[in-house]
Amino acid sequence: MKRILITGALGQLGSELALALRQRYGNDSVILSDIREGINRDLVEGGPFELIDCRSYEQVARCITNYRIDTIYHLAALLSAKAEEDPMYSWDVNMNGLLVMLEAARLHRCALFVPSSIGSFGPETPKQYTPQDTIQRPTSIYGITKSAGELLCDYYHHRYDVDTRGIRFPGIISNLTPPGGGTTDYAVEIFYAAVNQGHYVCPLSGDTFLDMVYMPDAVRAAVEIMEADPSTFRHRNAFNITAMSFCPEDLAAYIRTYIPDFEITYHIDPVRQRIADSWPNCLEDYAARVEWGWHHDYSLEEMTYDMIITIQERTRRGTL
Ligand code: AKB
Repeated sequence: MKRILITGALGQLGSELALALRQRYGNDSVILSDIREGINRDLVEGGPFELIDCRSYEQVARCITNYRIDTIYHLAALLSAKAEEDPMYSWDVNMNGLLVMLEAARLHRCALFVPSSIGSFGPETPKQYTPQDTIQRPTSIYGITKSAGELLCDYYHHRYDVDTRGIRFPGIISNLTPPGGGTTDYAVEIFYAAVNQGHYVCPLSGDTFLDMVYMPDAVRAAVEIMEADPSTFRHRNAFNITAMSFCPEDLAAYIRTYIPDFEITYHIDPVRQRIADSWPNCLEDYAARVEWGWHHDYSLEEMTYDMIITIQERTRRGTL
């Protein structure tokens, strides 16, 4: 029987991945953990939940032993804009947390999923159709932890045969748990603002292109890469994936198909803008498609429609 531990399980990706994994493997087989209990009682009470600081080897090892964990999704990390507020703390959480999980995976023979990001690239990276293997040299502290993390995960695989696997996620668009502190957060906030206020003040300039993926595709990717037969892998840490690339102006135009009076204005956040300008405009994700069958189901049109009707429906029901 599979036994899975998720760190950062109450975050944007964790909370939806947790639901998908519980549905697939059973509630008792998926152990959620986070540094605090948060507000989502359904998640915390729907199956095993542990308060864990991922930087504590003792806490992590105790949980792995108690629940006989064989697979870890290590999602606990600070996102790009938030990380700039306190680079040393961000390094501590993102790198020392990762090192603890790698050691725990090595000593307890667990498979380990670690998300990387388009943030692992930098201004010298080719911006259009960014290849899987290319120059990285990120300039944000988040990106530095992500590219160092990719190397460390590959190191543990080659040196100790730990089954590490990872994905370079673009911005993830979702409507269950809001993201916190990312550069791509605007692409989630804009939908809530469009439905509820008809107006959004965007922190990135209208022509800033970034890759994005809709949450159902992101969750499926995280499940499928861990279930894939690794004999077809040429890469491990981490695979480019993408589903769409757009700028705020494009997204606003798509939203206007459903909310014609929607208005977008701009108040640039220099921290987020600098980060976004250092990231690719659009990735090439051929390796993920060939090596483990990645594909996306949601295009920009389909995602926009689904976000708007879901948020409208939840606003009507008062469950937002
Ligand atoms: C962020 O904006 O920091 C994240 C990411 C792309 O890694 N959403």
